[in-house]
Amino acid sequence: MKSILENRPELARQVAEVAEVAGYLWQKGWAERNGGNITVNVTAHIDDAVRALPAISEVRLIGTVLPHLKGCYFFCKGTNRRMRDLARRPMENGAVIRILDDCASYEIVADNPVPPTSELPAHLSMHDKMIADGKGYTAALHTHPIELVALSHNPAFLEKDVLTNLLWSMIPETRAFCPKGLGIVRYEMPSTLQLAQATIRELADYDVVMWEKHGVCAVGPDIMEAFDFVDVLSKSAQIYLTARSMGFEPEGMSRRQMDELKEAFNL
Ligand code: 2HA
Ligand code: ZN
Repeated sequence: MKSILENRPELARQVAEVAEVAGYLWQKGWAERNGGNITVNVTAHIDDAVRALPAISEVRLIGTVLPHLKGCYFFCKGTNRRMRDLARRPMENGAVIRILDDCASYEIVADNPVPPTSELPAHLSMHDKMIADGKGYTAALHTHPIELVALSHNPAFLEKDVLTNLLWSMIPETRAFCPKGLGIVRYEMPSTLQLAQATIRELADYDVVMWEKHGVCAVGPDIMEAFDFVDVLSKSAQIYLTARSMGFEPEGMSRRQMDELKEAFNL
């Protein structure tokens, strides 16, 4: 069978970048079993031949109506698939889906009928919001970073911007490269519409949100940048926990040092 990626170098590059990030997630220990998911809006790389492709699945409901997604195409990790397998064989562990004109349902178009991620309502809601915002963001990532999730088990860290300020103060780069900080979504059942809706609310102010006692979600211009947002926050969490495990509370950068940074980087 011919792959949809054949003779479509830009689409192939997007999928290769997803595979690369999937490998990083596995190496970092953030992706046990089927944990985490990735979706990328690839509509800009879709031509008339793909638009004419017949569906290779039945039509399925998203569970919500997302008006900005009409006719969009997404590469999605498959539900119950492993990140480490997505890294090696992306088109066997993920698929391209098409959103139908009702903005409420989708069908799989290529290469294999791999049903998309269980967190599809959250992912597609994030994409709908990204299109509405018009910043050119195309990628959504959900993953289970160990230290960040551990921090979410302390209720004091779930108050607005407490973790953001703590993580920013651990190393200058974190504020520079995750300038909006970390939003907080209180615990909700995985894969639910409630989780999707709470995520969207937080995305109004943040590019990365914590799902309490579960993981994080990040959006970005592309999947590599979404990963980088999480990676810098995770680095700060590791520094914090390393200091704590040495037996002391880390001092953190001072307010003045943080303000200086804000000015220098125009944050
Ligand atoms: O896809 O991480 O939240 C597996 C998950 C669900
Ligand atoms: Zn998860």
